Amino acid sequence: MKLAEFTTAASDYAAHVDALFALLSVISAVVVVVIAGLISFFMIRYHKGSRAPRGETPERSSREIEIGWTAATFFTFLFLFWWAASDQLAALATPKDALEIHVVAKQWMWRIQHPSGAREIDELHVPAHTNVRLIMTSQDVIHDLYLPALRLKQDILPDRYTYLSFNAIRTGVFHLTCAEFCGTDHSVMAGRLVVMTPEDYSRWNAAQPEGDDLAHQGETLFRSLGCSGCHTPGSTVHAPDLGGIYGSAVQLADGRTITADEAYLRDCILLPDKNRVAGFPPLMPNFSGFVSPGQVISLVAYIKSLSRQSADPGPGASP
Ligand code: HEC
Ligand SMILES: [Cu+2]
Repeated sequence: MKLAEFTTAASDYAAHVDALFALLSVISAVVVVVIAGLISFFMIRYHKGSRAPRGETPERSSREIEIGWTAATFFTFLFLFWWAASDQLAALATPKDALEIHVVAKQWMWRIQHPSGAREIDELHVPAHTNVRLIMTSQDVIHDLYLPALRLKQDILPDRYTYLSFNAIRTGVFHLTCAEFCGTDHSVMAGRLVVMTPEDYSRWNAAQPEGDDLAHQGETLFRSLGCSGCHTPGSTVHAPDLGGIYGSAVQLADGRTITADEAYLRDCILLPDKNRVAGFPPLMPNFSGFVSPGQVISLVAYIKSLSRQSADPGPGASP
């Protein structure tokens, strides 16, 4: 990895991390200089044979100094904690209107799916000056996506979604790598982060055939896997209507109420026993082992698109 990766700050967040790092370096340098200076001073002053006074140590103590220096270090560390924590929390917040890109990690590659349906392997194309949200999962073991130029790192776990949000401000090609030892070829589980101008990004996406976006792929699967057989008004099975479900509050059979986010929808497909919906027979089949992580992503994208249509019924809204 070239050193440039660590000196280029490709996002505002990266600049914040660098500022914190610089402050920590300065504090460490001051501590090193003071301690090394005192050690040298005492070594020279009290070396064997020196004439420095070595009598009884005088009874001397100062409450002010004692309290002062304890308070100073305490507040310095409190301030550092506050600074680091507020940066971190800001990075964890879910940005509004983010471009959602799916990442599936597996031994030993990165599979990326864009909302347009465009797919890529070991390359992540993103537009600059745009809120991007990565929705990530693993197909096997724990991986970790590391984007040094953005100062971001996030574990990726099987059977669970983790997220990374960023807004890149610098176009260019940067490193993307796995930061969790994940087996023999871990060291080559690397790729490129390509930050393009928003115009270039839409042009890059336009190469994708029309109607092949994630939601449409999900719709096709929804029919071929038989989901539509139950989840259609008028079916013989009493199953919930999925239109408008994304983002809504769902009442569960065990009394809990849960917000239907991506993780909930994924769990409905792969772990239906976890969240049975109140008022329906527990007939939702378990699809784990029958659908790949990529297919789950498409299905969830399709269910999400149903909500967008019902919130904003326009021409072409589904019945
Ligand atoms: C055999 C009929 C049947 C099939 C096939 C089926 N489901 Fe379901 N599904 C249900 C029933 C019944 C429920 C509600 C009770 C429960 O949770 O088990 C449900 C619940 C759900 C929920 C939660 C809905 C809510 O209101 O919170 C989602 C999401 C879902 N199914 C998606 C799917 C997807 C995607 C497929 C296809 C991969 C699918 N279902 C296939 C019967 C079915
Ligand atoms: Cu890995």
